[in-house]
Formats: sequence, structure tokens, C-alpha cells
Amino acid sequence: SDWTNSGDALVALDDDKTKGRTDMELLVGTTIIELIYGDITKTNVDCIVNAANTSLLGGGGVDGAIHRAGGIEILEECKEIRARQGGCSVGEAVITTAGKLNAKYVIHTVGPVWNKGINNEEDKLEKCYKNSLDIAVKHNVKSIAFPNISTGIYRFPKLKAAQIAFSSVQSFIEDEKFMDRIQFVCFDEENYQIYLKIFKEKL
Ligand code: AR6
Repeated sequence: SDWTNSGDALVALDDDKTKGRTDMELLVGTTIIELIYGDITKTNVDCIVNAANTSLLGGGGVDGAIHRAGGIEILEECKEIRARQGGCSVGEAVITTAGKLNAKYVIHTVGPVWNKGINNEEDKLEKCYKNSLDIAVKHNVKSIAFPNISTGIYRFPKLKAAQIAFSSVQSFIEDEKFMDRIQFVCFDEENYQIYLKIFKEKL
């Protein structure tokens, strides 16, 4: 395997949830992959990925948190994109400013709603990661944070989603060498434990 351990704990986020937890990092090629337990709006990267919906007009979950923390500027740009191209399809991604967030960009991608796996949900989720990374590279992004797309309101099974997230990111890194740092930010305990297990298996 080309996965090696590049070191142990990372700086914990300023969040009670991280207390007593060891966040992990892996080195794949020249890209560091990090596991963070916390709020994606508080992380420190060039670009934050949002789990949006096709309207691009905001919603609950991580989408709500990003728009609340980033301010009206993000929504204004989403509305412009909507006027131009009519929102965003499932599996696709669009990029805006990050407003007041501590990042340069937000990439809004639309995950699939889980429906027993009969609508190619797995391929669509994979496309979310791939298209987000492609658009990030075009904007010279060097560090990017992903939430656990589709695993909240859209009910995608969490283990399957984590495996897809990992393999998508890994194949991106094998093809392109442009990303310095990729974070998986888990907000709920179940996702965090799933990612922790996957990270440990790769060490
Ligand atoms: N930081 C990081 N992750 C978070 C945060 C946060 N602040 N808040 C929630 N999560 P969801 P979906 C996690 O429901 O399933 C919206 O209304 C959460 O624990 O946000 O793709 C959109 O507008 C979960 O693991 O997104 C769409 O209508 C993950 O983010 C719809 O929800 C994704 O949960 C999209 O549903």
C-alpha cells in the first residue's frame, strides 16, 4: 500500500467534541489526508465543500451552517449561478466565495438522496467528490475540507458513503498531484468512528 503514517495527533479544533480524541492524518503520495471531528465552518483550509441541494438556495444541516457562518455573500453568488444555469444537478459542483468564512472558496455539491441504491446513488456520490476536486484544482486550491456528503438529511448509509469518499479521494490523488491537504470533517459520532476505523486500517 502507498499509505503511510505521517504522524499522530493534529491540533484539536476549539470544540468540546474533540476533547480526548485523536484526530488522524495519512500521507498518500504527497497529499496529507486529515480526519477532523468538529464543525467544518471552523476549519482552516483554502476551500470548504458544502452538501447543498439542487436549488443552491440553502437548507439545513451543513448547508445551513455554512450559509449562517459565511454570510449573505455566498447566497448572492449562488443566486447568480442559479440565474445563469438553473441551480446544480446531483453529482455536480459549483464554486463561490467563502464570504466571512476562514477560506477562499466554498464548493457547493449536490449529493444523491438515498433510495435503496436503485438510482445509481453510489456513482452520484463518487461524482460529488471527483467534481469538487476538479473544480478546486482549476481554482488553484491547495487544501480542501469535505463534510460527509449525503449522510444526513439525504440518508445515504454512512459506511458505504465513507468508503466512496475515501476511494474517490485516493484515485484523485493517484491521477493528479495538485492537492496538499484534504480534510474529512465529521460532525456526528457515528461518521467519526467509521472514518477513524478506515484511517487506522490504512496506517
Ligand atoms: N460541519 C460539518 N458537518 C456537518 C455540520 C457542520 N457544521 N452540520 C452537519 N454536518 P446534511 P445531506 C454533517 O444533512 O445529507 C440540506 O438541507 C452531518 O452530520 O447536512 O447531503 C441541504 O440543503 C452529516 O454527516 O447533508 C440539502 O437539502 C453531513 O454533514 C440536504 O440537507 C451531511 O448532512 C443535503 O443532505
